[in-house]
Amino acid sequence: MNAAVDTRAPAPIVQSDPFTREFMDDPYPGFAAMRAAGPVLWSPQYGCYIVARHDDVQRVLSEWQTFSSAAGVGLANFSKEKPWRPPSIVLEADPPLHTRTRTVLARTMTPGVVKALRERFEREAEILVDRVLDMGAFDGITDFAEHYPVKVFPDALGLPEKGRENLLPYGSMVFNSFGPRNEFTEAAMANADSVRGWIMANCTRKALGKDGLGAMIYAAVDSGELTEDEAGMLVRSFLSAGVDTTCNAFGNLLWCLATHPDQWRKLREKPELARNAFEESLRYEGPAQAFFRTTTKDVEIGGIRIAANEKICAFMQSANRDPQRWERADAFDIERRVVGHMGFGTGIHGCVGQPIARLEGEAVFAALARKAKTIELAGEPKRQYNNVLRSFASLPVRVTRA
Ligand code: OVV
Repeated sequence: MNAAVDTRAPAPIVQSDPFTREFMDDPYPGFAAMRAAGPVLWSPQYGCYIVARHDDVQRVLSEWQTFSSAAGVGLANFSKEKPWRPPSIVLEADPPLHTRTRTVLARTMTPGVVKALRERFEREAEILVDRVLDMGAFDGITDFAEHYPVKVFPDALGLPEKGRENLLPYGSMVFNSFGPRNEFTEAAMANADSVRGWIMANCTRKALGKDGLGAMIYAAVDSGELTEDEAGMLVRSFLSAGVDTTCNAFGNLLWCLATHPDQWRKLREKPELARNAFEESLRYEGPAQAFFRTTTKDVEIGGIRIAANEKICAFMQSANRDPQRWERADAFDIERRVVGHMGFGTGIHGCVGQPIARLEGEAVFAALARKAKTIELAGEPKRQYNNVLRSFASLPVRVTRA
């Protein structure tokens, strides 16, 4: 596209391609350049707008009437392109549908439910931490980060053990699909049919245990709030959003601690900081980089006009490092007052599973803080490339017991 005749030219053109390995290896200079260039940028390459400043990201994610989710929250505009799977009835939906489905999901995440899960989650955290302490040297991703969320959350849902190896490949498909079609989506779609087949088969009432969170969703069918098919779709949302994200968050926090000895020392001295350390890692090195919205009408952001039915990418991880919002934005500080980070998103679509994510993070990293003395990198970390998730493929770590 020729920028000189582009009617959208008032928005500065984005100078980098955020969906490449080079960008993902160190996205922060790219995010800083986006924030400096203007409140809204235009990507001729992808045909979408981008917001990267904290206040604009917050606004786009909050004003759901103007910035709709119903045409998809990735780059693809469902009013022009057929989605790769039936759209999520909570993520890729606006009120009133979203209100009805979200209400049912939120009921499975109440303080009472979290309290009932805590003991089991803490027990599994001890097992995980003891195992890596016995190993001494281990891979922070395959031996640690990928173990726990794949165990405790599916257990809580009532999902059968067999076939859980499909969960992370499915997460990779879902999250890569929010970005453009590129080498990452291509790779993620290998085995798509068998992975998707297992997921759908295990979202049914009959696949799920009688007293888990899955059964709670099906109870909403019996009370007339959902159809049987809708309940299956909401279980699919749990399996889409609830596993890969937490695994990546664990890997990222482990990396933060291994590379910030002063913060590790603070956490060891006060294991009760684990909850805030997890929260700060979601700001400093959050797994979820971006979601898109679609404009429902002509709108202005920072004086720049955007027409209806345009895609806008809200870079949450850039908002999390915006120096206009955060003091020492690029410092990892586990005692920071971290409310307002965009790691869980915000607004009506803000992460519904955050109470359980926090329970997992607190349980594992408090156990690590109590039981480990030292933690350090034992080799070069390798990045996992995904269009919208930030994480490592491999993280060699060495630990000693306290
Ligand atoms: C937040 C999120 C991410 C991915 C998938 C879904 C939700 C879903 O509802 O399927």
